Amino acid sequence: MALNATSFSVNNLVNLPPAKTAGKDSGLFGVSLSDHRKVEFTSSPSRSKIEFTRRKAFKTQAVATTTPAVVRSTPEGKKTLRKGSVIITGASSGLGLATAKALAETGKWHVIMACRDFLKAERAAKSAGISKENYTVMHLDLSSFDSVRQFVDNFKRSGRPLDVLVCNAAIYQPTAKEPTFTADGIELSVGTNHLGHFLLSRLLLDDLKQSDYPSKRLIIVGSITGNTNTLAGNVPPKANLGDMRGLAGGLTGVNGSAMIDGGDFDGAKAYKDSKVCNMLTMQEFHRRYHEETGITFASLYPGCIATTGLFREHIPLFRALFPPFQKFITKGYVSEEESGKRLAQVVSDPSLTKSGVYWSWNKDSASFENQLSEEASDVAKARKVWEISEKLVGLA
Ligand code: NDP
Ligand code: PMR
Repeated sequence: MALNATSFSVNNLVNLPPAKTAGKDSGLFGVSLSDHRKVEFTSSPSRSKIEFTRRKAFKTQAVATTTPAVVRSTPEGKKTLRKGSVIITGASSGLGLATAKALAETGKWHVIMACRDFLKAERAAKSAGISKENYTVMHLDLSSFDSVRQFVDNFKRSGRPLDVLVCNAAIYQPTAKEPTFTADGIELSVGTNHLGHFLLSRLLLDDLKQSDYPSKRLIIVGSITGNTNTLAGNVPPKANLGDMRGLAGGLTGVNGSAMIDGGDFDGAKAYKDSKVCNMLTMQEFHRRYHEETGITFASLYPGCIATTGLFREHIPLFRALFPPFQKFITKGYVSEEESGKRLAQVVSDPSLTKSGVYWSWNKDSASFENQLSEEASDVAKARKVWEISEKLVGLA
């Protein structure tokens, strides 16, 4: 394996926390589901009925938005928090589902599971034992800007407050020989993992801003493999955005490259590049909006959750060997349940309010502020990713 000698330290090899913090590193609305369906599937015969249902939903909401975060609920006058409202993209499996479960179980959160496959998400929630009153499934396909805009529209109509947004969904295409494209003609990994989330976050920023919850947060899931200051980040193909000529060209793969750096298509690299964009975007949000809005912007590496659907397109041999390799050799393995608790912590732990942080966990599952690679913390690159992305999603 080619290891880059630059910007390397022994700690970085295993993504260790700085010495003083160190441990050992291891590596929806007030309407029912059926009402919601009526809102979503506008292709059904009775459109006027749907519009009526929408108006009904609007009314329900107006009440919800004015609910104060702190309400007097007990006869003794004890103040209790209302339920937090969190959107988690890609909550139909893996980390997203485990996080939804962890948060719902506390009884303190209502989870909006923003998923592309409505039925799969509904089944996943049921089999994870998440009770009905604690979640709502809403349709979101991040590989279509129209779908992202429709989701945002539906969410706003729901009248729910937005306290935390978790950009979690992702696809990984390590064996793809040729690029595939989003509905808007953009390479699928970056189009979905980064640009879909970029548009979603930008469109929902005002809702987060208006939240009266004690701590409002925007979390974008990152990864160790996008960080070249780690051993994992040095497994080829390495993330590298280059001068972003491909991104500036729209990742069309037709007259320009499908890769951010303008190079030949490589599915694994496209995923890692998308994660770099995720981590840069979180920091750019922090620089532009933290002070003005009080929103906490954060990213994280939840550990190596080697059993998730992320590896569905990998060869069978990889899928068989990857979990034991991570468990016994790199010791970077983390169960889906544990990873869900970690992300749930970033959503709800009152001590994790610092903004602009990339969280990781040590072996004892204690969180620490980790260091991003040089590229994943490059201020100029973050601004450039932001500016090009704004154009690509139609916001500039
Ligand atoms: P999974 O494949 O289990 O979950 C990914 C989720 O994203 C699924 O719910 C999937 O939906 C959803 N999704 C994919 N494409 C779209 C789309 N176009 N629109 C809406 N949703 C979509 O993988 P993980 O749980 O492992 O991944 C979750 C996050 O964790 C990702 O951001 C990943 O980069 C990150 N991560 C994962 C690590 C790991 O080791 N597994 C390590 C570090 C970070 P569907 O169920 O319909 O396929
Ligand atoms: Mg990697 C400390 C060592 C470590 C850790 C924490 C990971 C995490 N990996 C490590 C080391 C290695 N990996 C080494 C030494 C090798 C070469 C044998 C190796 C290989 C490897 C492959 C082929 N690892 C992989 C792949 C993938 O296809 C995964 C990937 O890159 O997905 C983008 C992957 C991962 N290793 C990880 C993690 C967390 C992943 C996947 C998840 C991700 O970034 O989302």
